[in-house]
Amino acid sequence: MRKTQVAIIGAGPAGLLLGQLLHKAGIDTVILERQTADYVLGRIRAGILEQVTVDLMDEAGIGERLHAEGTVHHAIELVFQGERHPIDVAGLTGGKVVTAYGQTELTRDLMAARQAAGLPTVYEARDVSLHGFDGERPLVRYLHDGRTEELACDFIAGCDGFHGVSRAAVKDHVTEYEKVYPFGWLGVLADVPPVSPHAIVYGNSERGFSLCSMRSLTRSRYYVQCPLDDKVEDWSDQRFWDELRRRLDPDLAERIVTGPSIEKSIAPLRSFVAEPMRFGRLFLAGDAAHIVPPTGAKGLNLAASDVKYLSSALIEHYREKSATGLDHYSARALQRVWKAERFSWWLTSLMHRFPDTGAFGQRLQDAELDYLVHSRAASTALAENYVGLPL
Ligand code: RFL
Ligand code: PHB
Repeated sequence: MRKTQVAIIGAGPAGLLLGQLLHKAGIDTVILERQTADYVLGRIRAGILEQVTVDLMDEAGIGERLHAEGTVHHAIELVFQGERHPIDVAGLTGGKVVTAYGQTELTRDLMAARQAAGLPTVYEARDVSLHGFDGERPLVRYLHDGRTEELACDFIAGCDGFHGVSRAAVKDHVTEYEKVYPFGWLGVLADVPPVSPHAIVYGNSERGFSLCSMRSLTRSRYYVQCPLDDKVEDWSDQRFWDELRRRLDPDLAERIVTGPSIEKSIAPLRSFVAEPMRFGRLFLAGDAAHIVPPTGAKGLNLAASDVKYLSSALIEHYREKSATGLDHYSARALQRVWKAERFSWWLTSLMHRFPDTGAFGQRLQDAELDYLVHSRAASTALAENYVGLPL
């Protein structure tokens, strides 16, 4: 039977980053991933990293490409009623910034580092099941190349995302909190220069939400709010670009450079938290334990902060034979998670058009937007959450 110290389920950013930080501390891991590496890299998701996440990549020893190719953003912009309102995020937070660097690239860097260090990742591990984590000897069983394999370990890290097996294995013991939003995001990736290379633009118009983001100076990522039952096939590239333009101010609309999409997908929006995040020797981290709507750009960053808490706790366990960090993991992580849940829910509510808002609700949203951009206190609250609350 194969053995390791920490069995990590899932080779997304949470699992890979955890593996790298533990490796730096001399702790053995095996990662079991259901998909192929190419499949994982093909998922276009997050793009904005908090400093906490950038620092963790540095700590893991793989920040080099991120610093060379990522774009530092000192500001964001809000567009409403046809006008642009810059928010000087760095100025309001004593110099804090966010970095635009795609989740795909971050994942690629983590995969390359893991491979270079010769650390084991089993791709296409099927039927993963978790056993004995309520006792001293956890075991993970899985199917690979047609054979059933067993992996004995000290701990299991469930980093297998929202639809994984880890949370499902403890479903009778978790309390779930959930909010589903009545719309989705249609996202387009295109090899065109971003309309706003120095600030992510969040738009609220009568036609709905829009977002102008980027992956590099030659690759843009744009989103528009759409009905949940829309299909990607309903959206030709032309329809998408026309709709995006109609939701922005005239200046940005005119300056958008369009081109063929290289990826187009619709994502539903959800807020979700599972409590607690520890079950004996099983720990949940990242999307396996919580989901935020993407409006605040917090999902990947929360996965990174969970991993920071969990790796520190495991290192403390192995180095100092202390259970303190492990015992506090769930409460510490959840404290940060709920603050990001609150922020993501708030920014989603502020920037989208909801079907049941009514005239009164709309006036309140208009008033809040106006207050936000004219009050230093309100802008500061937005800015300090956007750059990420301290660990
Ligand atoms: P992942 O990335 O879902 O990885 C989980 C991995 O586990 C594997 N897996 C299994 N492996 C073995 N056995 C099983 N039974 C398994 N079941 C699943 C999966 O194949 C997968 O490889 O979770 P992780 O690592 O927790 O990372 C979380 C982030 O991916 C996620 O929070 C972000 O992408 C959210 N997000 C954003 N976050 C940000 O911080 N900033 C952003 O700008 C941002 N934008 C976004 C986003 C998410 C989006 N979508 C599509 C949900 C924009 C969008 C549109
Ligand atoms: C992205 O670049 O994909 C992105 C940026 C900001 C968000 C969400 C997604 O709030």
